[in-house]
Amino acid sequence: MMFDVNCLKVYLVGGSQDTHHDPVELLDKVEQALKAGITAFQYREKGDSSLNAEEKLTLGRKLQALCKKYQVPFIIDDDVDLALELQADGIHVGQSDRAIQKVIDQVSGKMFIGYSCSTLAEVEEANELPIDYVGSGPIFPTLSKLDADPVIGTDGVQKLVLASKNPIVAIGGISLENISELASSGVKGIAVISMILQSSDIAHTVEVAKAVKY
Ligand code: TZP
Ligand code: MG
Repeated sequence: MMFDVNCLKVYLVGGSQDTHHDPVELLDKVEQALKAGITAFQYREKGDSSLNAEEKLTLGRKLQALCKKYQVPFIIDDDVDLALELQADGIHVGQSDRAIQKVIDQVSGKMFIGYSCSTLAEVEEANELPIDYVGSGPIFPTLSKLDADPVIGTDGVQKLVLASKNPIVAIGGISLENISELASSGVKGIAVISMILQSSDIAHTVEVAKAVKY
């Protein structure tokens, strides 16, 4: 699937660590979110008790099949080998994951590339790279990423938008309470873990997120 900027609108990120280490719960919630109209899904398996390579491959295949069913891009966080093996639609790379240039060399022409940037210098570096979108944040404090960069706020992300040649998706601590603060910020959408995976009404949550005008 080619990169389409509209896929950044309501972008769900998650792994088994976000659903009590229960892959079945993750699959169920991702399908609810797909049914409700999320525009992209990133499989991000992280942390001490995350799955091993074989388990990731098995769960990755199932998540990818769901994304195919709903024709939504399936993106892998960080793990280039897994992304290549699954022939994912995209790969997302953080500043500290591995050298971005190496990832570009490995996946070039095979899938689209997202890159995390939280400072002006990082956005300017990204401007010179053949990547497809930038993930910027954390916008608000988050409990979902222990090693998250300092919070940049909505003003911070607006500054990054002005400096970026690439479309930006906002991430970090976004909830139904604060999502409207990102309207008119220039971002192309929001990427979330807990807003959707901890929602008691995923269909409603996705509907509200989809109604925000950026
Ligand atoms: N990268 C920056 S913040 C974050 C990631 C993966 C976590 C986002 O999770 P939540 O629950 O939407 O704050
Ligand atoms: Mg990462």
